[in-house]
Amino acid sequence: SKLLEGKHILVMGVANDRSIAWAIAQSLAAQGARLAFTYENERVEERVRKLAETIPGSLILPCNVTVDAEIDTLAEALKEQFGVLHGFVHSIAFARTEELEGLFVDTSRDGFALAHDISAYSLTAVAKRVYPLMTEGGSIMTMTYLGAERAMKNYNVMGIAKAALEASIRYLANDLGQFGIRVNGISAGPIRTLAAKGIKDFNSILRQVEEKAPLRRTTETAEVGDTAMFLMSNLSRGITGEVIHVDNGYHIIG
Ligand code: 0WD
Repeated sequence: SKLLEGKHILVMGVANDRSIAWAIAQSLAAQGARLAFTYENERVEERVRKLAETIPGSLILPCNVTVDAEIDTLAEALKEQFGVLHGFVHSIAFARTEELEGLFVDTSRDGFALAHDISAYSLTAVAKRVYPLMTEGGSIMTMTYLGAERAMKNYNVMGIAKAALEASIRYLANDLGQFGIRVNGISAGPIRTLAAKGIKDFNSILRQVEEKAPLRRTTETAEVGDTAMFLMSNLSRGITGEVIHVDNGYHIIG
């Protein structure tokens, strides 16, 4: 039998078929989960809709995470259409490209605020509105990167935002544990997606990983998808407040 049969899971952050969130959706759907996808605005609606429609029974709802009212509306729609929610996958981040090159010390006040709003606060903003729907317990997860732990070239303000995101995982896990809700993160190795296009010298980062990661290869989205499936499932019931590295071991090398 399937591991996520009867589970309702919200998936935020599908931009196209290379998105990590899309690979996660595939892994969740393969285990029988029913999914709700969100799209940021009308510009991407058609693309997300086309993808979502390949997974029968999926909901497709608008939500720009910088707007509280849109998150309120999302939570109301989920309550109406799903009743109970069991999972929330957060796979959203943004920083201006000019903040993703050169020196971190040059980061602007509004660039810092924007990166933190979309990449870190949005996890909490959505969690606070959807955890009341998780009346049977639940699992929340987000996507992070090694740049939260180390000062990495060009990652700059996004590294600071990911550090805030990882701390948010721990605080949310501590708050929501009493309701049987777990909160975790996946720290993925670099993957060529739309978001990665914004990062300077991404090719050389990928080359480094191929040469130095213990498993001598770069991360595939399906590897992240399967770990996400594990985190959404009962198999991970003893794990909360954790960040799991899905990076072919790259983070352990010196
Ligand atoms: O190497 C990588 N690609 C890694 C990505 C390594 C480790 C972690 N990650 C993280 C990213 O930081 C992000 O948190 O994984 C998450 C997903 O990123 P992705 O799959 O690499 O990138 P992408 O396919 O671009 O999805 C991110 C999406 C946005 O796409 P665009 O490119 O259109 O900004 O986040 C969404 C949007 O769909 N997003 C928003 N959604 C709602 N409201 C907003 C917003 N304001 N801003 C961005």
